[in-house]
Amino acid sequence: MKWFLLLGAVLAVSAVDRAKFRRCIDTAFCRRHREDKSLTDYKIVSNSLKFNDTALHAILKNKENSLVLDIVALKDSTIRLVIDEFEGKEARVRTRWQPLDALAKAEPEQQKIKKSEVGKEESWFETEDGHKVVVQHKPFRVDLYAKGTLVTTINSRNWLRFEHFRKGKKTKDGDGFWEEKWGDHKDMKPHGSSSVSVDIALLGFKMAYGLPEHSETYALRSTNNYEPYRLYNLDVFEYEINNPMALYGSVPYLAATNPRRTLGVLWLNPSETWVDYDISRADLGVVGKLVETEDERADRIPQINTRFISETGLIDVFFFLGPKPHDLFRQYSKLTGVTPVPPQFSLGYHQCRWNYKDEKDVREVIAKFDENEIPMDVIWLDIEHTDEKRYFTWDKEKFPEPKQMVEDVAKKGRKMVLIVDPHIKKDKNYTIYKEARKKGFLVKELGGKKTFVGNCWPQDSVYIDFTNPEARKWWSEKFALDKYEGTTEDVHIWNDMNEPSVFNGPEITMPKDLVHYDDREHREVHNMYGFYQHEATHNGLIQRSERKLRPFVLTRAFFAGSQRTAAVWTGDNAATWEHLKASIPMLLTLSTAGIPFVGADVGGFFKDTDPELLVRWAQAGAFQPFFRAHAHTDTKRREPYLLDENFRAAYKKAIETRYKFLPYIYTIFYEHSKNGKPVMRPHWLELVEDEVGYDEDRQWLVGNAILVKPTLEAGETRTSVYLPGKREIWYEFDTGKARPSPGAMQIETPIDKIAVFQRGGTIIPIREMDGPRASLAETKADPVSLYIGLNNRGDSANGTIYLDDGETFAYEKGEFAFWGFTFKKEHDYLFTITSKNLDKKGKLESEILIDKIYLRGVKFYPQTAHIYLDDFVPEDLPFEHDRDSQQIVISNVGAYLTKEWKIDLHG
Ligand code: NBV
Repeated sequence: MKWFLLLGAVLAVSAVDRAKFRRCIDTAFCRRHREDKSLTDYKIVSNSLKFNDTALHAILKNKENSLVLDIVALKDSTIRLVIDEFEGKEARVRTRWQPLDALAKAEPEQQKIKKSEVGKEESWFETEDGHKVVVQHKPFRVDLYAKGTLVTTINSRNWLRFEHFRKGKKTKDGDGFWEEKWGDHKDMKPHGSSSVSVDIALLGFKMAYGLPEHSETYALRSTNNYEPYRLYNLDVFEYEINNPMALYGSVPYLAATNPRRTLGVLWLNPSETWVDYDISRADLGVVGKLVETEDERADRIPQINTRFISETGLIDVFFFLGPKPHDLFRQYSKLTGVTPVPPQFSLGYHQCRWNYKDEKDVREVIAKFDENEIPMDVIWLDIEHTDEKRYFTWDKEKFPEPKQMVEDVAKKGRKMVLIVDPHIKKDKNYTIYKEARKKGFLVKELGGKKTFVGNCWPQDSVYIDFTNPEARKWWSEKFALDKYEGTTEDVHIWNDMNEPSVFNGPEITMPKDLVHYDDREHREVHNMYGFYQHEATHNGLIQRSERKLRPFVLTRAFFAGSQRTAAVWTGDNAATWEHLKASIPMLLTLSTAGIPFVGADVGGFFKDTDPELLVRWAQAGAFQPFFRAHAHTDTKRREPYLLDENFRAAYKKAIETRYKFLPYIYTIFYEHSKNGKPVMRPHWLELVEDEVGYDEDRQWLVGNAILVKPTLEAGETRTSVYLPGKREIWYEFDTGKARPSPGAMQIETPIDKIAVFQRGGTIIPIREMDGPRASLAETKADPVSLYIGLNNRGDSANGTIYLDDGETFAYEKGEFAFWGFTFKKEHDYLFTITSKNLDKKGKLESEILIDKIYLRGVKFYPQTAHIYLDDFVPEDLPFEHDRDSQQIVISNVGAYLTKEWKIDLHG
């Protein structure tokens, strides 16, 4: 009896059907590479090594193979290493596909080589920015020195493997070379297996992060005696947490840090990839002697060993040398791009459900939000709004007047998001199907002639070939307002199921031998299928307003570079406390891998939630970049107004808190677009000196100034928080109470409270809302208050604010304002607060006034406060000083945010 109960409980939490998904051992190329530890002994062919202005070029050879090596010096401390098949005398069977669309610029900017030397045993070059690349000839190995320190070594285990495309079967070709079975599916490989792998070691590091998407700890774990991290975009029904199984998206990028330096590695390959990872010591590897110094023996130097194994494609690896965390984020985002400033509404609260049934339902939900005075910016429609899952259409019985509905929703500044999936109903009367078929824009079966038909929501479905640039153009045009019926500029788009999900396909996705544009096999492009869809959607939304309005697109599948055109959410989580916890490392990992606009379904998608969990999740979501509540169709309705009074009030307060913090959050998004730093930050990005916080994944920073620790246990009303940094001061946001770091503490968190701290030395803008606001549009004229948390000496603090119209691209033409605020000790009896225009290209003059200024950590005793506005005549300012708690509140400041002013506090 007991046994049954236990089994039932296990099944209830882990409902994923693991048998559907391959493990490394079930995957011929992964199994082969992982199990074969033999040395491949590649060497540089003598006299083949040459330099040009910016790169090294050489031929590699071992007993079976010849390869081409290029190592390119890129601007901003970035090195690229490419290994391809050697052309030789015979023409190649096939070229390898390059995912250059993932990059912000197909040709990243190169930098000059300063010095180089071709030697007998090794050759080397040094870049203008002081980094050195040493190539050992035999066996082939590459060592990268960041300003004199060896930080990474490539192929030091001598495991480089590269399978050539080939024409005819050879008897010794191993198992799975030409075809491979998985369940009822047979994967044909007409050109043979073409997998690649290489080992990359990171010297001096014991912690690294990245490689989304997995529901895993933030710091990567050793995969020894376990599965490698798998990168293969998949629709995993009821995914499990703490598992390296592949999920919806992939970014083959990891970042490592230690207190002195950071290092990033991007493996630019969108085919199925497995990554082995383990932590060891430098003395156990072959370069131990090279990293050892007089002060530090090799057995004291940590080393991370990785091995990247991909099914096909090139070895194309980028190394970002930092050294500081901020440098690393800039370098990576220079290569793969940033998220442009999103439309402001998209940073508000989103209410979603599978499904809001009909127009009446939508109107009622909105009315209830209004009645309960709960702000909400966006209401979403899932697949049921369509005419039998024909995207771009409406179920006319349930939504007879969609345009009118959208216009009504928009009356208080709200928007709608509609779902548009990539599978297309096979129906000869459906325009999208007809056109796509006629134009040859559909993915084909092996052989390239017959259109592939898979099963998805509409039953028989075909799939748009988004890798075809013409198909993407055509798709983009479908969002034109005169084409997409019932939409207006207030409609934005959600791309789901774009891994792509194919219900009857191997592992619920496309067979790998399907054929795409330019005769590419699906296996070559798989992890970029969703990327291309959301990019085309994004372009469509931009075009429909003739590049006037900023679009919002949400995607489930993603790849490196997805941040340029979409926000990402973590798919179908569940309404459990464990999933709430798991969302934090998942979002931190995405943020680390260059995708900042991320969120998880608030409340949990599968299963009924309970009110406490829902409220705690909303509190966490309020401080995460993308804030959307969503629920499965089988769950009970759970809109916040349905909750009992205390939970309703707490949920409402969480949303209001988000709206208050919006000016700060918006500013961080803007700063991200300039420097690549994410909105949701791991501790090490800001406080790299504090190693204790390196693997922290229960709390995070919002920008550089705010620390958030949600309550993550049922029934908990005291929450423990780790205050990171060495000798920082943190101010509890609600009370202004100061706490020193490093240290752990407990804070009272009744149901309506989340632990939020402001870091000493920062200033943040917070919106004052003196009454209910339906949406962000209604907060536009609201004044802002400045929260100043003084540093531990009590003598300085800085902060910024970014403003623009929140919806158009006018900011690109100077319609923005980016201002800084500084608190400074001038001398023992005079402290000042000043504002300054930080970017003179910004010409926006805002009507927004500063209401109050809150000072925390005040160690002086001011007698008077004066403000100097335009006319330089000082005016008295009223203020209150609480000496015990070291706080001052200055009220009625009355200065414009975008005008220069100065406040004197005299002692
Ligand atoms: O379109 C229905 C759902 C959607 O609500 C969810 O957010 C997606 O992740 N969709 C998946 C398909 C079905 C999931 C069981």
